[in-house]
Amino acid sequence: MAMAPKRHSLIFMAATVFFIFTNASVSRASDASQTLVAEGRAVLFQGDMTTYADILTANEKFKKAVAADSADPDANLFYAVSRIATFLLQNSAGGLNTAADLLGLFGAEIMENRPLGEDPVTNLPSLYDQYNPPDTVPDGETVRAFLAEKLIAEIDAALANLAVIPVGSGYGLTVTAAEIAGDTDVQIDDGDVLVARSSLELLRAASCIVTAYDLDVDLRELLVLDNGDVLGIQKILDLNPNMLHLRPADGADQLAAAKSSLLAGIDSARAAYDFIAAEQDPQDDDLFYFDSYRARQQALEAVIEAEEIKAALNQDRPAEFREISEHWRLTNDNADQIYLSFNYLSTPPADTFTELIVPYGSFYFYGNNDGNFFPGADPLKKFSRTATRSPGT
Ligand SMILES: [Ca+2]
Ligand SMILES: [Ca+2]
Repeated sequence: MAMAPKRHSLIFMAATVFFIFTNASVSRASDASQTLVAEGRAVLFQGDMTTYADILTANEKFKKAVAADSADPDANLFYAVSRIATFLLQNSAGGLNTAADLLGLFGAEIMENRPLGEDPVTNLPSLYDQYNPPDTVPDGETVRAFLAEKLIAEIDAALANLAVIPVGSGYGLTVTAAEIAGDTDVQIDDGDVLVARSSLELLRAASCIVTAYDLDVDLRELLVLDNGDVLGIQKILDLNPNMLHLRPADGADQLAAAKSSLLAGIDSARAAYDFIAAEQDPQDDDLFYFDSYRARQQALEAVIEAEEIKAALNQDRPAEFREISEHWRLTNDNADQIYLSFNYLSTPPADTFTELIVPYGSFYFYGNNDGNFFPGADPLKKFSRTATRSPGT
C-alpha cells in the first residue's frame, strides 16, 4: 500500500488506517488457519510413516483451522475429508457416537498406530471359524438410530465444509510430491471436490433409505442363529413382524430426504464428469482422472444411467435403460473396409472414434451422418461423410 501524502484529508487518512487494520485482521485470521492447515498437512503427509493416529491428529488441526477462519477453502477441504476418516476411526469418550464405537460393540477394534495401507481393524471374535458375537452387540434399533442421527449428521457437516469451497472459480490445491514422498505433485481441483460431494450425497441418500425402515430386531440372536443356519429369511421376519416396515414416525420424511440427496448426488456426479472430461492440463498428476478412454466412457455411462433414475424419480415412472447398437462400415478408394460396432446408452459418445487407427489411404465414412451425430471434437473429419449407412453389418 502506498503511503498517504501529508496533504490528504484526515478522513482519507482515517479510511487508510481503517483499511490497513481491516486488512491486517483478515490476514491474521487467515494466517492462523493457514498455519494450522500447514501443521495438519505436516502430520498427515509423512510418506510411508503416516499412521491412522496421524489422521486423527491432523483432523484436530484442520478443525481448529476452520474455527480460526470458517471461509478458508483449504481448511474446509482437508477438514471435510479428515472428519469423515475420524468418524470411522476414532472411539468417542463414551456411548455410541462413531463408526469405531459401533465396530467395538460388534467386537472389533481400531488399531490406530498401524501405518496407512495396513488394515486398521482387528478381526472379529470367532469360534470354530464362525463369528462369535459378544454380548455387547446392539439391537437393530440402536444401529438404525446411530445411522439416522450420528452418521447423517457427520455427512451433513462434511458437506457444509465442502460447500465453502468456491467451485467454479478456478479453485485449486496442490499436495506436493515431497509431502507424499511421491514422484509428482497431486493436483486437487473442482472435479475432485465434486466427486467428494457426490459421494457424500449418495452415501447420505443410502443412509436415509436404510433408516426409513424398522430395524427393531435382536441382532445378536439373529447372528448366533444364523451361524447355525437355523434361520431362513422367513423365520427372521416371523420373529420380527415389524422389521422393514416403513417407520410410521419418520419413514416418509426419511424417504423424501433420501430422494433429495440422491438427486443432489446425481447432479454433482454429472458436474464432476463434465469438469474432469473438459480438463486440459496433463491429467496424470490430478487426483481423480480418467486413465483411459474406456474409463471415461464407463463414467459417462454411469452418469447417464443415474440421470435416467433422476428423470424417472422426477416424473414418477420406472427408470428405463436402453442400449443402442451401431454398426458402421468404412471404405476407401481401394475398396478396403473397416467394420465398427459400438454400443451406447441413449446419448452417443462424443468421440467414439478417437482410438480408431486409420489405415493408409483416404477413407470414407458411410452412415446417415448429418454432422451432428458425433458432437464435439471430431476425428471423423478425416473421412468424407457421404453415402449410406449399412446397419447390422
Ligand atoms: Ca494436472
Ligand atoms: Ca482434476
